Parts: sequence; structure tokens; C-alpha cells
Amino acid sequence: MADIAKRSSFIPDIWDIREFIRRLEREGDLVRVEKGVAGGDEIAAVMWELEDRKGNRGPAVVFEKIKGYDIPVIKNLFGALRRWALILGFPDWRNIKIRELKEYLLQKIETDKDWIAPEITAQAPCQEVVIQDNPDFSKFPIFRWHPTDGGPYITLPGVVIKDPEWGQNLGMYRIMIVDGRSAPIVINAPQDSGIYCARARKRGVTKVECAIAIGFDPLLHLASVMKMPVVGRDAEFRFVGALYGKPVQLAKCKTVDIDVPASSEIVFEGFIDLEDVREEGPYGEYTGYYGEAMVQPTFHLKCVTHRKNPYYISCTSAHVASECLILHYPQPFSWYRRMKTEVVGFRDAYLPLQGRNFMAIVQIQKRYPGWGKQAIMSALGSGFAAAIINWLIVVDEDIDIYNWDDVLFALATRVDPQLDIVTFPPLAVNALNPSARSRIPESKDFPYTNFALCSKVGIDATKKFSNEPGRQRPTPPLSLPDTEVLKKVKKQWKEYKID
Ligand SMILES: Cc1cc2nc3c(=O)[nH]c(=O)nc-3n(C[C@H](O)[C@H](O)[C@H](O)COP(=O)(O)O)c2cc1C
Ligand SMILES: [Mn+2]
Repeated sequence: MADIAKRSSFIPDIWDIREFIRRLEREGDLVRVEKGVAGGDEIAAVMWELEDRKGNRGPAVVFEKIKGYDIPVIKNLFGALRRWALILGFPDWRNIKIRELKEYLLQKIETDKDWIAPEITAQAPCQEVVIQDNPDFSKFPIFRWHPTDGGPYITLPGVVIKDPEWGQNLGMYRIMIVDGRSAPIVINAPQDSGIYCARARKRGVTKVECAIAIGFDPLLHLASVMKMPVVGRDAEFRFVGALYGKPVQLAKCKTVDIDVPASSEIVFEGFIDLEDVREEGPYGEYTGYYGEAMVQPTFHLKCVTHRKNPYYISCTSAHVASECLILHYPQPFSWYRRMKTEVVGFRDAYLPLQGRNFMAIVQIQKRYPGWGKQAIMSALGSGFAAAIINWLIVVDEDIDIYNWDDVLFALATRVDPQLDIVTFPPLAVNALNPSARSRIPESKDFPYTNFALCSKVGIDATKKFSNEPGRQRPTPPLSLPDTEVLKKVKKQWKEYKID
């Protein structure tokens, strides 16, 4: 804990995407591709190959020359955890460990009394150019990224909407371009934006003002994918204010009563028409599969503002090392927070990216027979887990949950399948879940919520006592070298001259 407290005093100093780009360039963590590229298919294939070659340790990539556009496209800005550590101000950002980053963000998100309200500024680089006549999505390099996507997609948008009582919400939701001015936007009921839209409808408002920012303050990108402990109340902006120790700077939009990050590269202003619903999708998702078409409300474009010579920022999905999947990494944070109080003996939890967020490993300090099963029940009992997690694996403290080799060892050696695997009947889960047996048809009542039906499995891979129900034999003791002798050997290792 001392370590984390020390780190919480780090003050990030990168305020906009251009500073982020310059810094990455200086650090050798960004590559500019001078070779001309034809469009979405080629950019996506280049990124796929890079992800294959470098996993999630690749650089950010700027595509400078794109056929038909004079706006460069940047991919992978957030596709490596070390770059998150950089924008969060960690001095040793190159060597960040997943656990350190997680604990830091969790600690920051829990101390919301320190959050700082945003400020409105007249300095608005995002409005250097204002286009109110014939605003048009097609002027920007927004591409179809996967061969059978339903259309071109905005993949890294900061969607801002306002509630008269609750202030602004910033969230990231995929947006499909239908024509120059219309774009259905995936807003699901449980998301904050879904709750905002439901409240608007209750007030009799069916056209909800909205702004879509592209390429804004890097820390706001992280905040936009994190589930904040409170809905609204400028939560994402106040959270990032606390990280910087000063207010985030917002600019008033030109045509709607919304405030956007002042340094945004591009802002699409308009409204979400809750009564204009369109088919959206399919889209090649972070799951590695296409998510099927859904019905969603449509955003209508009224005005575009942008910086001079803007960058267009987009992410990759589908590959296991994709930026989109890495950005899903804070998704279970609210679940981790709840587990601390709800799972007896809880130590830590982790959703490895390879499991695409459908597989969780929970570590407990087990003291009594039956505790592994109790952990399965209580861990799966919270909202996030019930909606997202298919596989829940419970392990002991001697298993490193960040190391799949360790987890496999526990699965292979501590599980009597008939006794230690619990399955649960199908329940309503995330519509994108590729394992799900069926989808529940959309309700035409707003909000347009999409669910699928899938069963779950809990695996108790803890070491067993001899008096666990159904067992007559404990898990045998681990065979390890003599502790004292091993200590000595480590100390005098060089003397053996083996390596
Ligand atoms: C690249 C990316 C795309 C996302 N797209 C969607 C989406 O289309 N719909 C959705 O409900 N959540 C999506 N999410 C997850 C949300 O961003 C996340 O749940 C966030 O907490 C939403 O903000 P809110 O909590 O203020 O509603 C996406 C996440 C990422 C990283
Ligand atoms: Mn929110």
C-alpha cells in the first residue's frame, strides 16, 4: 500500500493528444507510416500484422498518407499499458505491471471526494475551424474496418450528453455511419448514456443533444471507458481533474448546450433522436467475432468543429492484442471493488485479455472446506459478473493469477470435475457474448437493450481439504525444495557457474 500511496502523488502533465504524440515520438514509441495506404481494409490489415508480430507491446502508428484524405489516421495510441502509465505520470512507465496499474486506478477511483470539477475555457483549439453549412462525416477518414461491418465506424468517440440535474456524462460507444449526417450509436440501457436517455424520454425529450469528440485529452479516453462509481455529475471530467490536480478544460459547443474537451481534434455536434432507430452492425468486435446487428437510436449531425490540420484517432478491435480489447481492461473495476467487501477471504481478481473479458480468475485465502464454492456464488452474484463473465475460476494464494501457466496448473491438479465444477442455467448476458446460445429480441421500448442467453461455469480450483463435501482425500502437498537450502542456493547461485 505504501507503494501506491507514493505513486498517487505523481502528477500527469500530458494535456492533449498532440502533446501525447510529441512525447511518444521523443520516446520512440510512435511510428509514422509514410507509405500511402488505400483505406480501412489496408490500415486494419497493417495493424493486425503488427499485433501478430508485437502482441500488445507495439508502438502507436500514424498513417500519414491516406488515399482521398488529407487527415492522418492514428491507431494504437492506447494499445500498450505502458502508454497508459506514461499519461498517468508514472516515472517508470516502461516497466509497468498490470497489477500496479490496476491498483493505482482503483485507488484513484475510490477517492471521489478529491475529484475536481471541470472549467469552461474560451481557449478552444477544437473550434479553430467551424463547419455549420453541410457538415458531413464523409469528409473524415472514417472507414469500414472489417470486411463485413455494417458500415464505416467511429471507434474511439468521446460521447458527451447532459442531464439538467446530473451534469455531463462522457462515454465511449461505437458509432456506425449511415450517411453524411446520420449515425446510429450503441447506447445500451445499463450504460450511463442509456440512463440519461431514459431520463430525457421521461421528461418528454426525444432529441437528446450530444457531442462526439475525437482525439481529446488522453486521460479522458481512459475515463470514458471506465464505469464511474456515480452516474453523471461530470464524473469522468472530475475524476480526470483529480488525476491532474486541476480542472479539465472544456469548450462550449457552437450549436448544442454541451461542453467538450477544449483540445479535441474533431467534434461532431448534433442530437440523438430516440425515435429514429436504425439497424446498426454487424461490427468486428473485441471478442474476436462480429457482433450481430442491433437496433439503435440515431445521432444527427448539425455542426463539425476541428483543429487546424486535425488528426483522426481510431482503434483496432478483434485481434487479441487489439487496442479496443486493451481499453476494455478497466471494465471489471467496479466488480473488483465489490468483491473486496462481498467475497469472504478475497485477495485479488483478474480478467486475462485472452479471455476477452468472459473469463475471470479470483484468488482467495481459503481457510475452510466449501469456501471455493462460496466464492463462486458470491463473485458471480454481482451485476457485472452476472452480465459478462462465463467462466469463473477460483484459486488459492499460491497461484499467480496474472500467470496463465499457474492457473492451468491449478485447473489441472486441484479440480475433481464432478465435485468442483458448478454450472448455472442460461441467463441474460451481454449481447456480444459469442458463446451465447441465443439473442433476446430487442424491446422497442426505449432504451433499446440487447441481451443474449448463456449459461455459466464456476470452477473451484482451490486446494481441497479431506473433509470437503464428497471427498475422502485432500489435495496432496506441493513438492518443493527445502526452503532454507533453496534460499542459500539462490544467494550463492553464481558460484555454481551454471549460467
Ligand atoms: C473501443 C470501445 C468501444 C466501446 N463501445 C461500446 C458500445 O458500443 N456500447 C457500449 O455500451 N459500451 C461500449 N464500450 C464500453 C463503454 O465505453 C464503457 O462501459 C463505459 O463505462 C461507458 O461509459 P458510461 O459508464 O459513462 O456509460 C466500449 C469500450 C471501448 C473501449
Ligand atoms: Mn459515466
